[in-house]
Amino acid sequence: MRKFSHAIVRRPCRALTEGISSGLYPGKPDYQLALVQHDAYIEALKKCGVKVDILPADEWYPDSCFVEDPAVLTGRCAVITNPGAASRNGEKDEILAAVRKYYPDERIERITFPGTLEGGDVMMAGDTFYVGRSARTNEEGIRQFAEILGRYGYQCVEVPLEEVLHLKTGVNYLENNNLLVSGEFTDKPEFASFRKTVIPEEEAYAANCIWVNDTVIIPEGYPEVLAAVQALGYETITVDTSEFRKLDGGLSCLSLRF
Ligand code: CIR
Repeated sequence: MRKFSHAIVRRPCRALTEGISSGLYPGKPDYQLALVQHDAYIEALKKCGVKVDILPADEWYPDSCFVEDPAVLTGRCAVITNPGAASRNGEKDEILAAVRKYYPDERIERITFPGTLEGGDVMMAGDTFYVGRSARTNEEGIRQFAEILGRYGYQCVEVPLEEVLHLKTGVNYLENNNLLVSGEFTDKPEFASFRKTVIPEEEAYAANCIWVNDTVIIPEGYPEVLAAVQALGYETITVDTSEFRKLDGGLSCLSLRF
């Protein structure tokens, strides 16, 4: 199934080394290696049949290559978010021009203060959007988001998070009712109706895979997840994300797919 025709990415900036990190994966990113890995990521997206818009590096915002967070792009509207991380909030203004290329102004919505929301907390499954209530996405942000989605005929389901940064840090939808789940998401009632593949704790980072037109892109170095996704019948591509992982960034964070 070809669901996505486009993707937007932003090149990592030199200030990437100053990006936000929980310290879960120690070390500072190597900028040159991050560029090489980003090139491979773009190639993987292209292999999945999407046209990739590559935005230039933005040195004002160390985490700006994680373009998933300042916008949510759907089949019916775009939502410019209001990132809860102070050092990232201005990224919402930087992504707007790229979104305007594909969505008319009347279909570009906004999350506004005191609401905050980051795209990493939003997981789309058909016409239902699961939204993590996290340190970055608050109750008011979810209320605004649900109201916007309702106007476009979508549903919104809130999922409280306790342990991870973003919802999609720990749970990702691979279409066909298949869900990758790890840690705190394994038994959440909100996901009871999915066919779940439980990710072992030592490979938890690889819960963040992305489905792109029937191929699943998987971070390199996670053999159990790779085997499990292949056993589900998907084509797979692996991409090394070691430098982004040091900033808690995964495959989904690095693009907007629509
Ligand atoms: C941050 O803490 O905001 C970045 N260092 C990582 C963002 C990862 N984005 C995502 O999960 N969608």
